[in-house]
Amino acid sequence: MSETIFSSFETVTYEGPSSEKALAYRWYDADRVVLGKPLKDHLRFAVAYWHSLAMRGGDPFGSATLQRPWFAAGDPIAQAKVQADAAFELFRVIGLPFFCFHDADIAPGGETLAETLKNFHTMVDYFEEKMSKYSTKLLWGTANLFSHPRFMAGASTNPDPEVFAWCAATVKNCMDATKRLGGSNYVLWGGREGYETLLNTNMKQELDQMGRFMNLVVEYKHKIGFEGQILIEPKPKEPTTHQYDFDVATVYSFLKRYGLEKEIRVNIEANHAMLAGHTFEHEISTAGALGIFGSLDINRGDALLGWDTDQFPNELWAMTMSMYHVIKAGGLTKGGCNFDAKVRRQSFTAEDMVHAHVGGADLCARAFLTAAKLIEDGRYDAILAERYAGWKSPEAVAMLEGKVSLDQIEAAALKNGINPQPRSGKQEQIENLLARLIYTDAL
Ligand code: XLS
Ligand code: NI
Ligand code: NI
Repeated sequence: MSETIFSSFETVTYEGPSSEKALAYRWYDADRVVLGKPLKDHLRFAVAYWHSLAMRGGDPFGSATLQRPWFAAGDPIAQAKVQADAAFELFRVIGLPFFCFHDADIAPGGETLAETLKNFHTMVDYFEEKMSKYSTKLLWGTANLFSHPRFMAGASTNPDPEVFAWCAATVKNCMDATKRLGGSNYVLWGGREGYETLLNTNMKQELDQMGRFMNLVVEYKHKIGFEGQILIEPKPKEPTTHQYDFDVATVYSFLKRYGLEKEIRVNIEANHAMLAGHTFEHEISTAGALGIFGSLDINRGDALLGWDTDQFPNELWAMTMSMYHVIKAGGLTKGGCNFDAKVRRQSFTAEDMVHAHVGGADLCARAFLTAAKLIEDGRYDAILAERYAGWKSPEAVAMLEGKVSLDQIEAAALKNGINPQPRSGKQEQIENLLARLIYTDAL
């Protein structure tokens, strides 16, 4: 193995909130048991290979600023191997349990489909070898069906069936690799599954193509006995003007339409929620209510920019309420917290990369501990329970369970003569209670 830019760093350890050491975990005490299991099993943190290893720091106005040694390490396969060596050293340094990758992050493309797949499997072999020497596991694999020009008019929604077939072959191989590497999930983010202009788009045709594609994916999952979750990642736009996987609710209607709501769940990203005009917790709560909550892409957007800035998270209140809804949705079982986040262009040192992950994990851990405390404290849940308590009466249960008709409800309402009186929604009381619980060090 080559010496990497991360090799000189010690593994970052938990030191507690009062530590003065720059690189230490203050809240992420991986083995601390909360709500019945260790924090690391609740959060299942993952490093995103594309942002942390493959990204070069270019933006629409400027070129690469991240001059990583592996970008100049010989032929493309040699480069990919040096990059993988650095990746596993980064995983060792930050001590987070998982990583996620796209095919195109870990292996160079080829001239043909056969050559592209050959390169990919060469690198999957290399990853298998690395994973046998390090403890990092695979949270999810995915295919990049948006960067290469062949995908410019879409992947499964492309007007050309040859592109659909290329994508099907690619996803088949990525699912095989994900299974082989022990991945817990397989993700589909439809980067170009939408349109730039409706003027040249047959929406029904494209939705039917995407519905067929997802059914093929699910059939293949069962055929190979992959036990992970299949996840769609909603995003409303960027790079398309309109993406079909707009938000959680839109994905749910798509899944229902194509008979997939029991097979596919969602991977929810904070910045994508913002782009859709929602909060992260809104999207998590929606997925929980619809029974399709799967996993999280952890990051944050910039309220003033309006694009997918993919910054590391640092907002305690929003993350705490997001974690509260994660717990209420049944938790991250096979899912996890994938840092789909990148350092800024000016943060080009190896140290910046380590700080970014450590700070992100600490913020999420603190938020999770606070959310657990909120639940154990019980006062917030009691206010909610009290608000809906009326629905426990036998008459209300009968209405909700469909045991009475509209005219029977009318007759009962006339008979009991109740004139409903407004009750306080208690928003400010709730906000004050949460502020007291969130902004304290006592966890
Ligand atoms: C892009 C997406 C992407 C997915 C994986 O906006 O977040 O990074 O997570 O393809
Ligand atoms: Ni993402
Ligand atoms: Ni994103």
